[in-house]
Amino acid sequence: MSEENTEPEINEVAVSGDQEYGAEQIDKLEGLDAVRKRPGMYIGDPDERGLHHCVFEVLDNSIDEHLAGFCKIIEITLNEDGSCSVSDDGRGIPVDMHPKFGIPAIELVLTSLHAGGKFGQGAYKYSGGLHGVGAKCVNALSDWFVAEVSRDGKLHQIKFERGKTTEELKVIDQIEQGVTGTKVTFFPDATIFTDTTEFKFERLAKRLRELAFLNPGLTIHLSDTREESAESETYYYARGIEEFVEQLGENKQLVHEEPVVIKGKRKVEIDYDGKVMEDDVFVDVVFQYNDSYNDQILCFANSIPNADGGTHLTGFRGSLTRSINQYAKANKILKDKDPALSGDDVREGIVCVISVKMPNPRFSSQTKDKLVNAEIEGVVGSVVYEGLQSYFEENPNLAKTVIDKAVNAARAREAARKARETVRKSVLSGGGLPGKLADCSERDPKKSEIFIVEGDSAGGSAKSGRDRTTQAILPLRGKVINVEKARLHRALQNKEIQAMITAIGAGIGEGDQEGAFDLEKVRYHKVIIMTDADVDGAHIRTLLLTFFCRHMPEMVKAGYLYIAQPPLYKITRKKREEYIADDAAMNKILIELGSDDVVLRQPGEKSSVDSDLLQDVLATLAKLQNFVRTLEGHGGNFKDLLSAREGNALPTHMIRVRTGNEEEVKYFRNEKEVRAFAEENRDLRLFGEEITEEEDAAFKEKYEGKMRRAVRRELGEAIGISKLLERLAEFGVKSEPFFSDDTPIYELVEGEGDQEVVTPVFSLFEILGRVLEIGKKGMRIQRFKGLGEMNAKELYQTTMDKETRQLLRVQFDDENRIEAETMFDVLMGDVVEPRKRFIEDNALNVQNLDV
Ligand code: 0RA
Repeated sequence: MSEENTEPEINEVAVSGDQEYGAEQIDKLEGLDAVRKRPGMYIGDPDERGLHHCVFEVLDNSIDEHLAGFCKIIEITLNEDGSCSVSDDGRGIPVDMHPKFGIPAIELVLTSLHAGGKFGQGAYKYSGGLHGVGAKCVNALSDWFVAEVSRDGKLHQIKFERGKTTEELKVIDQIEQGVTGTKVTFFPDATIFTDTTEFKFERLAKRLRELAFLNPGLTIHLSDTREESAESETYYYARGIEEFVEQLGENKQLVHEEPVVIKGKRKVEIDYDGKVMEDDVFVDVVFQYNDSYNDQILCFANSIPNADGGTHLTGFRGSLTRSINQYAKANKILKDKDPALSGDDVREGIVCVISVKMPNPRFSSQTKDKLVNAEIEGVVGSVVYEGLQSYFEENPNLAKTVIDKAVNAARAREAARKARETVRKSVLSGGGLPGKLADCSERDPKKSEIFIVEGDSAGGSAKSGRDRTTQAILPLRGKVINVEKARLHRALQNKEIQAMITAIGAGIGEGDQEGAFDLEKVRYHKVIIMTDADVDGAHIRTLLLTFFCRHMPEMVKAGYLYIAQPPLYKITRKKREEYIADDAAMNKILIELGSDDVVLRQPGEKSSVDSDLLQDVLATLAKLQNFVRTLEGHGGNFKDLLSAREGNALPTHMIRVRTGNEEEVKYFRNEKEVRAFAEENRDLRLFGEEITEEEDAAFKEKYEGKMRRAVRRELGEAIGISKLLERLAEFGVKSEPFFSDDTPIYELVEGEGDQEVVTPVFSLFEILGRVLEIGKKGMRIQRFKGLGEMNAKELYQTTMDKETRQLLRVQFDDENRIEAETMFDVLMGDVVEPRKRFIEDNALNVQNLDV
């Protein structure tokens, strides 16, 4: 980590309590050229992250306006022309003339680096941004930038290009008195953001949702109006981080129902560059325990995530341990002679969000990963200690549950320590390398790689095909233990895990005791997981990913972990061999080949569909077919789904109701409709409804005692289907001719003249199927069920050869931390239903972790 507070010199001198906007606060002016010269100083690297950071900088001003109590709704729009708008219903940036500089306040505020007065102080001291320089920087880094302010019954507008005013402030419309707000629209400068200027919905959505959790009562609306991707989301959380914790725990087995909520504030003395002032610090902490063995604690200071924690985290941890020990001793749950519970013990299975709002936060680096204000440790510590003591007094059952859990954790930890001793003695230090390992001769870790291969036969092929100097092979024989459901000491007894730890050679476990994991000692800088392309292979891969992410996170973060990508097919055509990665690639080839040999036309017509268009349509249909298969795997029916749609919107929810032997499927357009249906059919207990005996009797009578059961499901695939239908419509293919029961919708023509064969088709998918068949003519297709089916040479050429292979690097960093956690929960946890859905929906791919 870098040294303390290396923030660029942009912290303005803040004058607490003063909410007036005055000349005295603007002492020097500086243009925005500095920002264009060194954008990195202000927004970090001008890559995709930096691009999105611009949106957040502009947004911060609106959030400040919310924190000041004047703004309830913020809208972020990705516009069709590629620009982004952020609008709020706050007071509007002041538009009056600045007395000293003779230009409108808004222009000053958006163009001169050190002007700003208002931002970063007064009501704004709890903001997370660059103290108001954010919007100016974005202005400087934008091809164009427009600010519109609604105030005093008028709509004002001012325009800039690359930070320079191009159209002075003017009134462009009269509006209703009392309507106020600010709207900023900007188009990022492609000469600065050379990687990309395309905003990603998901990237924004993730942070906006987080901001909505951290700012309860604020509505954040995100909409994407760009052609390919129209979608929108609204975030609003009345209970703030309490709902955040509930969502984080959604796929876990909870050990108590209600999250523990602790709030408080303390006065502290804040040093504003020599001027000491008393100010409030607000502390919000919510936590809830689940039955897993990991902890997940997310920390925020002024809504900024601090991945490496800092003084707020230290304060919380200390107090949690102290309060639990204190309560346990005082209530004789722990005897005096018992050893105290450790921090690790009391944190086992906790999900927690800590949010502090404070003036003048300081961070250890520009990425703000760690909060360093020393006074915060005591503040959080005291709020949490006090809050917890009274919470425990009022909820003795909860206290007992939490303490029993920690006592169990302490026992297991002691067992793990002993197990580690023995394991370390036998395998980790003395035993040398595992017998199954075929090591490489290279000793430089940077040049060495290890393939962790599922199964002996594949291991055999890999061993004989490999490049012995740089490629080591470790075949795994037995099942890898699921570390998500076992504590470390159990995992360490697993032979396969022992073999991996030994081969990698860098130890295991946290801390600095002997044998703990040490990144420096890793023997290969590429650790490559190579498993079969089937569901079992995917399962083993997930188990391995889980193990590495949980127990060697440093190695994963260092970027050493990879996934090999063996091909799924081999095709042979006229002596030419080709390996095909997956079904999508296979379809692409078959469509290309097949559509060359056919002509599609409307029945009875001469003119045919253009062959390029046909290819596009078929490629879209192939994607659509995947969604339809998922849908039908869930018991849905594409035809019914289509007929239940309104306009272009497909139903997004489905309920299958079984009454006796009969099944009925119902479709709904939103959650509200589902709830209404659930209310009318309370006997189905769709939301766990409690029903009275009379109700039960009434239902029994109505359905003649037949068993009634129902499953409800959210149709994620409906969104994909809608989009693809839209694309088909652009190609001129309406969804009406998808199916026809009696008259053919198209004709497929193969061959010419006398040889012509005309086949009538009744559904679009039939065309796809037919073309795929034609594409396969004269081709031999071999589908590899496992790595073992490839011979050594094939395996090497397709999957291991450094020149031609394609590896996926596993990314496990702070940006995708929450998703990765959720994926572990879903795939490896105990809650069955979400796992089934996840596996079905994703066919077990590792999208969330891949690059
Ligand atoms: C300074 C003073 C006032 C409002 C704002 C700035 C303000 C800035 C932004 C930026 C985005 N949205 C914003 N909303 C408000 C208050 C002026 C007054 O007293 O009315």
